[in-house]
Amino acid sequence: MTQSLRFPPDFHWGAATSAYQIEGSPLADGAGPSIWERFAHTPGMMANNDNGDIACDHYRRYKDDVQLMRALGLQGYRFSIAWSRVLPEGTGRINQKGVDFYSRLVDELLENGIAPNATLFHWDLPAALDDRGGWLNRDSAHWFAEYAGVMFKALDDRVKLWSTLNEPWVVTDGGYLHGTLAPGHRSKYEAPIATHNLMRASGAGIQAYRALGKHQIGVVFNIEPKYPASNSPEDIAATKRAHAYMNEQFADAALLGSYPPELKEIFGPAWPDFPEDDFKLTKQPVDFVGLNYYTRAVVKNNPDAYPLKASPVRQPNVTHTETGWEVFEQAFTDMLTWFKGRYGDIPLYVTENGSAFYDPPVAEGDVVEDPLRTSYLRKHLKAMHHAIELGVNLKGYYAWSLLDNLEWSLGFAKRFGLYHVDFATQKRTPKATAKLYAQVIESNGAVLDD
Ligand code: GBH
Repeated sequence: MTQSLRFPPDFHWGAATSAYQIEGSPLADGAGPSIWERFAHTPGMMANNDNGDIACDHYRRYKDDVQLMRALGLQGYRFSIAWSRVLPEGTGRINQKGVDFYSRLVDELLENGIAPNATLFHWDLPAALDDRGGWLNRDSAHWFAEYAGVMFKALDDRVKLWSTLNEPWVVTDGGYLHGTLAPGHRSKYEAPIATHNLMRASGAGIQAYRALGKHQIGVVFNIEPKYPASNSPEDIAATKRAHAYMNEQFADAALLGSYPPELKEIFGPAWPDFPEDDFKLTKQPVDFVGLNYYTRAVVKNNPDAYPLKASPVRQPNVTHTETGWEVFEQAFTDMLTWFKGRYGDIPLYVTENGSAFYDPPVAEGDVVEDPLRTSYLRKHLKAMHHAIELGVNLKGYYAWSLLDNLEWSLGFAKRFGLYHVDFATQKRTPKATAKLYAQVIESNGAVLDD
């Protein structure tokens, strides 16, 4: 079968990063500490004792990094803003130097023909707000709206795509339920409250945008399709729980104004009855939704697994990435069609997709050969094209990530970059995947034809 893999003419091609993962200089120019700054300096929390003190030194090298984007032919760049650079105490006093950094970045992008796409919160809550209860405090929705308003006033004249939160699921699951990510709490009583306040905050940010902004705002979710390990009723029920917990918990609050009933089953008495009025705030109309896709999960019933009573089953004889995630591109198509089916025909962006694989050492002036990552990209772009053929209203794609960076508590060893970064010298080297991606952008997908 010959089939053209051209994407729609106005399809938007980009790459993504996040502040704490690439910027370094977390306390420069009057910034306050974030919960990630604290967590990364807490002994035992980070692989290899890595931290974001330097990371990719992007805070100082952003102009060079924009040239790397330009070499790829990127049309868009998705970055996040560190809240505690802008408001060192989280609320109140504005640190103009922090605002100025993002303003300079936006200008540099525009001068190079790259559209900025700003995410307001990619997990790095100001530490001062954590001291006031963080996402467990109902005031967090107001704190977030205040911060969002500062950024809308500063950048909406130039930034046309905004997101409130990146992957609130990760914050609740890693930060409040299992304690593997900042702020490191482990409580099934806290997790539902964090979820709810995150989604109230997202809604309050969107409300602020309607008053102050002129372009588009949405929210970004991580979706991981769940498939049952067998046809047993127990495995099928476990799969439904896992799916509701990861894929519906946040999107339902934002787009349906409710939570899926499975959450009560999972959390029991720890799942509170939230005030009905709150859902007016969580369900603010969005202009688009951003979806991040990496992998799927095959799920079995497991009474010992806290609190889901469900566990993933590792599949034999298939490729797994260095983070242990199965390469399974069909689920990318399934995710996009499922999302449209459940939530309606909302314009979508793929705001992250990528893979960590081992990279060979870089020889001088070379390209890093990364065939497994290249294969992952090809397969996933084809699966995404298939979803468009099936009628999904997909506007664009952002590769994760522009650069190898700090993979949170897994440290620098897990490399997702289109560009290899030598963290000792900060030298960037393109990987073969970067070369393929540049050709994809140039040909709008035609180069993917077999
Ligand atoms: C994203 O999160 C983040 O937005 C980004 O900052 C990060 O660097 C990037 O992805 C790469 O990790 O262990 O098989 O059960 C990723 C969200 C949620 C994807 C959990 C993998 C677990 C799969 N992740 N999921 S498994």
